[in-house]
Amino acid sequence: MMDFDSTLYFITDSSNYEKDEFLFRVEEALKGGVTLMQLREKNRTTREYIELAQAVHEISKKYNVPLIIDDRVDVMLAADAEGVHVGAEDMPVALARKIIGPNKILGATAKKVPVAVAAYEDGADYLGVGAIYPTTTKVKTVLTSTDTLADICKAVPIKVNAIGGLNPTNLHVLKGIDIDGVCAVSAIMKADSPKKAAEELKKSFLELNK
Ligand code: TZP
Ligand code: MG
Repeated sequence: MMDFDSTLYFITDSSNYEKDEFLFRVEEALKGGVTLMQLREKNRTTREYIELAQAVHEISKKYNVPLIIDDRVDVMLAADAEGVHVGAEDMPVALARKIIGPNKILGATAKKVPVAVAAYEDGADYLGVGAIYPTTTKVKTVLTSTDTLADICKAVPIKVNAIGGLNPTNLHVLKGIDIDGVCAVSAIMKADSPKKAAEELKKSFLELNK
């Protein structure tokens, strides 16, 4: 797997934006210091998902930020993105690893310690753990306690990122927990300035660990 930095993991959501506005916001976020990015599309045809992935990949490459594709191994391969993220209803982690090979980044969702350990054993490179706070971005999301987040960090040697409702003002609950980074959709995507929002979120996270 290529080396990657999950400090500020920006997950996109193109709904509610024209394509040009969406791509502009993505690039602004990258200028603000995003270190890892995910294209997350739930209501696209395969053709649309691939085309958007190719467009976003052209931008992310300029900033040397790896692009992860949510849910879809085929879209990741088609766009030659750097990785894929799978959850409980997606392709199983072991199968995804088998198909994508050793050199792509494989992420998995984990809300419980046993799921986290299994994902690690099956070949995941990082875990997204949450939702820490309630979120309107993902439907029917169960919350994960910060205790469980801490337990997961202790249980696996791979990178762990917290996700769900996170913004610069509420990261303090993560203090002292050995996470590698934070994931955010709304805090960056919907901000007046995605660049400033990314800068602020990264600063808040880095200050936690001082
Ligand atoms: N998985 C758990 S919460 C979540 C996902 C994809 C959505 C996070 O979005 P936001 O807007 O940062 O709360
Ligand atoms: Mg999924």
